[in-house]
Amino acid sequence: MKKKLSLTIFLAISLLIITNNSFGQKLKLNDLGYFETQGVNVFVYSNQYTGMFNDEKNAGIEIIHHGVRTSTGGAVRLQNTPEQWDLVPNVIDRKIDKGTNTISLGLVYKDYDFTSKISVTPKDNGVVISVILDKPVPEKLEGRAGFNIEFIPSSYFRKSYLMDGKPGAFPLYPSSSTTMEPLSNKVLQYAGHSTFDDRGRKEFIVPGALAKGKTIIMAPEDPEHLVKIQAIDAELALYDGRDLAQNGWFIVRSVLPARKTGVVLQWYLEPNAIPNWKRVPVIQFSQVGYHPNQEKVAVIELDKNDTPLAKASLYQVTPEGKYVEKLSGNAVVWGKYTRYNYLKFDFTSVKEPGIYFIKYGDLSTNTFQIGADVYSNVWHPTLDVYMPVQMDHMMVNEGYRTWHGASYLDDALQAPVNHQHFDGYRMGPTTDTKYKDYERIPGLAVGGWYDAGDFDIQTGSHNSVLNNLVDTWEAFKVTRDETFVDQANRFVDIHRPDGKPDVLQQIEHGALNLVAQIENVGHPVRGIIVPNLYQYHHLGDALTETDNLPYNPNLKPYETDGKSSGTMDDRWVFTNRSAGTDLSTAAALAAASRTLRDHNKNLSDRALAAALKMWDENVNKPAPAAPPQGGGAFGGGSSEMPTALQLYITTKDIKYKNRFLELIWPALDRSVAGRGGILIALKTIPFMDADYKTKLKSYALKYKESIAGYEKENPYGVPITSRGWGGNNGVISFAITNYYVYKAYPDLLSAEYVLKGMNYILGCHPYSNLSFVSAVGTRSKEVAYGNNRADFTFIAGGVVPGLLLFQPDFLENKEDWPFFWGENEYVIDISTAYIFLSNAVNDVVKNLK
Ligand SMILES: [Ca+2]
Ligand SMILES: [Ca+2]
Ligand SMILES: [Ca+2]
Repeated sequence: MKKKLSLTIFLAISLLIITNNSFGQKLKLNDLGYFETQGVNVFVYSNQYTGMFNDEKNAGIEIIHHGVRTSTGGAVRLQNTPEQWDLVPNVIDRKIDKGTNTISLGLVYKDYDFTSKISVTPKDNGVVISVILDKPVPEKLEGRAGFNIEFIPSSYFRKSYLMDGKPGAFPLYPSSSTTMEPLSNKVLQYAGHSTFDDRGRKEFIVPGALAKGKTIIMAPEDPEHLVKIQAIDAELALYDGRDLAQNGWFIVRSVLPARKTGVVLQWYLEPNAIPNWKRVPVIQFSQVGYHPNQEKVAVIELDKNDTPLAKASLYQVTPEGKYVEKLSGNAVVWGKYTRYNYLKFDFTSVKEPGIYFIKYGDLSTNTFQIGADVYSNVWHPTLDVYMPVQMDHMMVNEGYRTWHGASYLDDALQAPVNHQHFDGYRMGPTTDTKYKDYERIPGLAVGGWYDAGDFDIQTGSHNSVLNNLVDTWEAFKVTRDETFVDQANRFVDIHRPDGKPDVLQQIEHGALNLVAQIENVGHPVRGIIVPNLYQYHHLGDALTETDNLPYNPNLKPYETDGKSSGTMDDRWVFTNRSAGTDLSTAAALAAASRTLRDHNKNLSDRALAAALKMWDENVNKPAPAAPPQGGGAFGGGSSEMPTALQLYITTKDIKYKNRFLELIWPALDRSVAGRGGILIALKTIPFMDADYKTKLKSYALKYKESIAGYEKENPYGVPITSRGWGGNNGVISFAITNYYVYKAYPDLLSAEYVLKGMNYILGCHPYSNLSFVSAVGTRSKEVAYGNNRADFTFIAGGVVPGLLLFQPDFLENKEDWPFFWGENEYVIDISTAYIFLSNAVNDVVKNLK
């Protein structure tokens, strides 16, 4: 929506706005607990770090500037440019005082026994931020503790700043000067880990300032992004966090004075507010388009100060390139959701195949299609490109490009006991295996996928992927073949058929790793991940995250004999055992075993043997004395019900069926929701008798009642959830569950309940209208958190988590910044669930009248 103006006119208008602005803005503390004026919100710890991943760039003092969150992390910090795993303070005593118009809170660094207070209160056209100390900065932190605030680089690229009137340009790429300091000066990082590979030199990097002064004006040329910061009796410095980490931001900072108490620092912060600013409406629709016979409803998202228009229109683009209005319809007020008002525009009546766009006032959308086959290819990029790119232990090629080499051939070592790791892994007092700490576990350099934007093997998400792919194979017989897979030579070629269905080859690839876990470890593991934090944040070819040579303790670090290496970089196996992971892996392998029978008989047999072993070792055994270590596996589930079901379908042994039937009805009586609820019960219908289906219908009705509320909760009618991670997975499983209900009881739920979930994923969702599946739809996620995110690009077919809720009322999915995993990180289980949903959608649209 950026207008193209000549520079002169642009600057003239900008100056006018800035001059006119001085009476417009007065920030007020609103009922939601943040400072607000039209165009500017200042959040003061409305959001806090969740702890699991430390600095997620989503907490502290934050600015939502003309509808975009541009600033975060305002807090007392201990470095010039804190990284993700640098310490974050805990918040105590947050108080919102309407009487004095002030938000105040305490911040504690427990490791340093360092407490500070912050208060924020409006003044003139901005706020005053004060840092108050009861006790001076601890000696160890003198010159290190400071007040920082961070600005997202993508909002300031191609723009300028003035520091005390001296001009500078925000760098597109980091190249400021840095210095080295001895390790003894370094402030602690998460759990004693280090993000920096100092190659044994006991030193660390300190980024230097881009500019220093008393007053900084950020982006004076751009009223949308202009921010003024004045330090009162202190020096300001501007830093570029990307010197240390690609996900770093621009940071403005003042060091706290040593040996002082009371109000030790004050800043005046003034984000410019454009008078009477209103956010441009966002017209939301499926970027893939619509089947002629489905409901077609666009949602229009409006600023709360915007006046709704009565009408919207649908235009068709003719072969001559002309635009013809096909329908002018009412823009019906839906109401308020989060911070915006919503309208709905229904153009269901237009059924003629063609190219269309929506017009609302002066705004026109990009084009989309109406056609009987709009969904037919929507899952191809996910199966053809995204899943092959995620394949571990293989070289993956596509045309002229090699995505990565054959990685982690040095897998893997037993993780040591009593160890706090990162990314949610830890080991308790036992290995749960026959292996000693750091001992090599053989046979693991095979199969598996990079779990997400990082490169670890997560057993739980592998189970989900196998379930999704087996379901896809069995329900839809998807024989698409666009991938060449040569396991013997560890080579994968994209867009190259090899006569074998890709779904089976992917099932094989996942089963290879899970079977290897059970055969070599004795049971499935929590996961397999690099030992060092300075390896974990790897961006680049996964082949180079380790040296691919097995660790040899007889060599010195960085020394190699050509066959082994003295560098301890081989991945560690977190061998925590839990009944939940044992059984959910057994379920996935029992299912995989069926599909692999004709494709890879040997692996099929081993998968079934592994599944039966896990069943025998877990079922009817006393519960373990201690709860499972390591926080359990992601997506693991803990029920024996799916295992009983899969073993029954695969072996036809009636004892498993009986066990399933013993478990399913009490489970449904407890709840129809969740993994052990209506979804598994519905999937089971083909394997049970007619009475089962009759009895199940009352539970399906209960499920239908349970989802009725979504239509009132939000204008999209789907479950929008967000707890540190976007909720697209939930929307996809909602749509898949609805598909099974529709197939079994078409009188209960219509096909539209499947399609509305799909349309949400494909662009009809809050904040923007981009398809959440990269390269699917006219406009889609082109800047996402794949393992190539440092290049601000995408992996075709990857599905992102979607919208993250910033409390109290701001949903966000950024498209110019790839480093928010909660918004933009492709994950293998979501992506394969999307493959199933796409095929389900193609199945239901066939019957639409
Ligand atoms: Ca991971
Ligand atoms: Ca193939
Ligand atoms: Ca190695």
